[in-house]
Amino acid sequence: MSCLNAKQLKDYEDQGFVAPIDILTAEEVKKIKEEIEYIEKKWPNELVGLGRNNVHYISPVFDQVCHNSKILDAVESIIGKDILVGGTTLFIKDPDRKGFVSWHQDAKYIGFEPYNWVTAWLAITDANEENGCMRMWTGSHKEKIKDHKDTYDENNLLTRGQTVQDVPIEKTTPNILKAGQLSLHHPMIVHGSGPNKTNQRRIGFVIQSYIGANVDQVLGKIFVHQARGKDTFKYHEHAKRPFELMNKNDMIFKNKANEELAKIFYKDAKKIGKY
Ligand SMILES: O=C(O)CCC(=O)C(=O)O
Repeated sequence: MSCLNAKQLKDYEDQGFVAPIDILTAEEVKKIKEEIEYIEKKWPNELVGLGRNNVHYISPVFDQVCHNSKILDAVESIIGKDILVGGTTLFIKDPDRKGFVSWHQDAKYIGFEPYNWVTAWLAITDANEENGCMRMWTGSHKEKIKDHKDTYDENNLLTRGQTVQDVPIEKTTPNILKAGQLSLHHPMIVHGSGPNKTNQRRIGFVIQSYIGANVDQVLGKIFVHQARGKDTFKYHEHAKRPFELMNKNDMIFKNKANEELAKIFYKDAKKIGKY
């Protein structure tokens, strides 16, 4: 099954991303937002810092998003039918905070090779220019991996504040999404996002990334879930799927997976940031 049409596939090929793709109903998005708010209220330390990663290991609601058939149909159009969930991240920008994401290419530090993978950004709230949606440097995925400067800026939501310098703003496009819509972006596209200047939260749940079964992790260890097809390559350890929210063993597992992830993100870094 493959659901992106010819125009959407061409957009992905030419621009390095495709958006918007309608995925969730208002009711479904509301349930996810409530899940975040419930976790934050009951376990205030769970989704902060490194803990914003891999919430799909401790929440069946997020686990089900990763296995959503509409998302997988779109992803299959790009990476083929053998699909693994390689990790997830919540990118939350609270109102009137300075948090931003510097210009970067996901492929630079993520360690997935070959590049048969795609990052899926699901809007849990609307994402627009006022609240700091992503901006994509259209066509930059056709160039090489660029130099990134590690800035460790305290307001940068990336691990080490990795930044591509001298991005031509006139070649960038805002990736505007309504809550429930998805964008898919290429491993090599340069992208970033500005601060949230509104009085509402901006939330993106990012499957980072969906990887083809032929994709290895060359910088460290990850755990995967089989989302579709078969894992004939068996590069990665398969994780259990959660059956209840915040099961004790799942929480321990999430922490272990995130410690492994931090080793990947901070490989050869001069210092450790807060994520
Ligand atoms: O949520 C954001 O503003 C940035 C997310 C991002 O860089 C990514 O999903 O690759």
